[in-house]
Amino acid sequence: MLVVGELINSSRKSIKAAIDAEDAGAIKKIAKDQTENGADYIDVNAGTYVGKEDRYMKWLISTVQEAVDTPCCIDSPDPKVVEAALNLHKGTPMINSISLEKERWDALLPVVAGSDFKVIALCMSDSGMPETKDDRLAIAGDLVNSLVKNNVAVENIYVDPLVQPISTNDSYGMEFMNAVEAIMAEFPGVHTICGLSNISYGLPERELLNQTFMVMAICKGLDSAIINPLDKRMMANVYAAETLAGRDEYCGNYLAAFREEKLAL
Ligand code: THG
Repeated sequence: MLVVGELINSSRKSIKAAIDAEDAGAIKKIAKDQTENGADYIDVNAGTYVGKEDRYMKWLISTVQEAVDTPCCIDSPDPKVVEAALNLHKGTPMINSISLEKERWDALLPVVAGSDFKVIALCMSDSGMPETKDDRLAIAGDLVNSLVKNNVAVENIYVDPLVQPISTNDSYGMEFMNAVEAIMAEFPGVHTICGLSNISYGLPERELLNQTFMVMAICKGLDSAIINPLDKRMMANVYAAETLAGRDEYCGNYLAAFREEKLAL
């Protein structure tokens, strides 16, 4: 599982407070904690700062990069913000995200075409959010085929079928699951990713829902996720579920995690 740490997001109260106080130390600590607990990428999102997103995104990226070598996952719907972040990021970040929305597609395609970036391909189009598995699969097909045609390596494409809160529609969990399964079957070599914590918005005991949803999704083939790596049971579940799904030869990762004391809570 490729783990993207979700915690540096201005929609979280503690992050908003750190940004407003220009408290670089607080941001650096969260970057380090996520890295030490298994994050492969650090998601960086300043989306709540309308009109100032550009400035805060750049501050967050340079602050994170002063603290850790873990690359960032540049999380913005605005292609201008993504480009500004890319220009200052050292190493190879992940782009979060391109979609089929025309403005976003047209602006980001030249950036990702022929590049080595890992690219999240979010299943959204100008006709709005997908509802069903088939909606998701149709958008995913257009995204994957067009990206491959533009020389994006299939291994660098992370399709995000879009997780929506289960509290808003009781079909959203399984429509997502079935989309993961169909995308992994139909486009060999692509990855699937999601903002997993979206599933539990509006409900109590969110960690329980997130942890359970992760196990269900791994069973369908999900191989990367934007999650809270400081949630120990979440990370233990990832090891256990990947092993049980047959994606851990000779149980090697499971046994290594045990020796590193990552399984006992
Ligand atoms: N797909 C892609 N990127 C994404 C998302 C996605 N990026 C953003 C988001 N969705 C994934 N990241 C988060 C980060 C935090 C939370 C949910 C998803 C979250 N936070 C609590 C809250 O807002 O209630 C924390 C509250 C707090 O600590 O203050 O739920 O879907 N490609």
